Amino acid sequence: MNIQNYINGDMCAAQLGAVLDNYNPASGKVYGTIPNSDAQDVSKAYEAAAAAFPTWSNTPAEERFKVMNAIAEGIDNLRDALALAESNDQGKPLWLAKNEMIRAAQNFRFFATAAMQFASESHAMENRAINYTLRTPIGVVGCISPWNLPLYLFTWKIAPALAAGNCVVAKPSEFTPVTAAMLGEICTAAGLPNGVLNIVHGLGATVGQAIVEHPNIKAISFTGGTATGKHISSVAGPMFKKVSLELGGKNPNIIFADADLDKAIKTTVNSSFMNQGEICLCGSRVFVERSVYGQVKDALVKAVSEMKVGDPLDPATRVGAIVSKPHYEKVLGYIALAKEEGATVLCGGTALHPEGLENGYYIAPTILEGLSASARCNMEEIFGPVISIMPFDTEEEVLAMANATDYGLAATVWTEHLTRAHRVAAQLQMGIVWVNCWLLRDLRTPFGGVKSSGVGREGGWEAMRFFTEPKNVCIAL
Ligand code: TXE
Repeated sequence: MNIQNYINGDMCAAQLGAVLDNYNPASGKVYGTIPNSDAQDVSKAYEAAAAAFPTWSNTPAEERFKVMNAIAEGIDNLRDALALAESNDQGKPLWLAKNEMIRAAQNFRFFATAAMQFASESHAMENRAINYTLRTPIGVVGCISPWNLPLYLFTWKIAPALAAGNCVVAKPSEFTPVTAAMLGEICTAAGLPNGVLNIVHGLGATVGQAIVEHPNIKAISFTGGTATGKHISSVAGPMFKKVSLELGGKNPNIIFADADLDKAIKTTVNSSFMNQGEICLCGSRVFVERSVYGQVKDALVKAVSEMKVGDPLDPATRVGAIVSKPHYEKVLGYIALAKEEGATVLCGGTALHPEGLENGYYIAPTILEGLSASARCNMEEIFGPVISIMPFDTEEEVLAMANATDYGLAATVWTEHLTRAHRVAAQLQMGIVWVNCWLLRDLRTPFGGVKSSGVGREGGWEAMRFFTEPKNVCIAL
């Protein structure tokens, strides 16, 4: 499939005509091309967005609501085709891609209703004055998304930006651009006016960089690696842009002896290996209270060894292909490093070459034991099907280990002890804490991390506030 940019409602090639190969990670083969766009294409997209802004920002919320709902319906109607495209592009199991397409549609539906509900605040000063705070759209904003949950994260940014009345220049990851291109067609069919959403494909260092550097793109919403986020901050900061960064994680999953262990083990298998471990919220450090350590370890090793790895299109597959060759090599490099750091591989630990897909990028789900809490493999984000399991004796000890990395995105806590659940949740230095569950998402809640996991929050009113500028008007009485 050869995809194109979506600018001013048109599908078009990069102005210089260059293309990049697009790989299917399940087979390791090139199966299409994407435009290798540059700053000229970003500039064209910006012009289209700026021209569309006066009308879109003055379109009644009810109209925006209708168009966004029609986009959601368009995603629903194409769910199977989108899921297949996402699976081919990313390597995730097809069944998982189907679930993510439901969520992509939901993002549009959810923020369509937010457009209708968003309101100004008012602060009365006794009988001296009344303040009202108007929240106006920013103008043209940039949305840059990663390759792990391609359409789900792309829509998570674009939907609130549009709901708040902005026009958008967006860039999906060059590794997984196909469903974003399909979204362009869906938007046109749903009646989104030309130029309101523009999608430019290409490399981060050219297209992404041009979006971040553009003097008139006033806000950047980014999800991706911490190093890229740091670079984006360094460019956008001196330009006084609004920036929202959702970056990596090294999430602790803490299992106390009083937990419902069956549930904890079952969920841990998912929270460790869903989407090949390529979800920023996956738990990668599993801490288990010593009295149940052996029992939990044995059950995890058994369940994980039985996970079917291979063809993403096979309904029985639990773990598909790693997104790209460089990422596959990075994950294998961490497994080699873990061994040097003294880890014992309890299961997995190797690349796999399923029959017929020998050149695809497969890694057996891997459980490591025996790493010190401060080992690099316990500190750095691996972002693949690799977890490290460690025993602990006390709450204080596990909290210290859980908080010891530079990251602070999400934690999972398993305990039936009510006061412990509250006490531990309060002390975890994370943006998100799940107790006795994982990835249970209410789209109204603030989403994001602390420390090197990012700046700002997405979701609900947080996203609507990010994509608007408040202006306070004070009227003396
Ligand atoms: O992501 P990049 P990479 C983590 C994970 C992974 C690491 C690196 O640990 O191994 O990040 O992944 C665009 N200006 N996560 O390097 O490059 C890029 O084109 C503007 C966690 O593949 O950060 C893509 O669209 N944009 C994460 C997007 O940034 C630039 C999900 C993200 O890719 C740019 C993915 C630049 N200079 C990886 N350079 C999560 N938080 O969920 C690149 N990009």
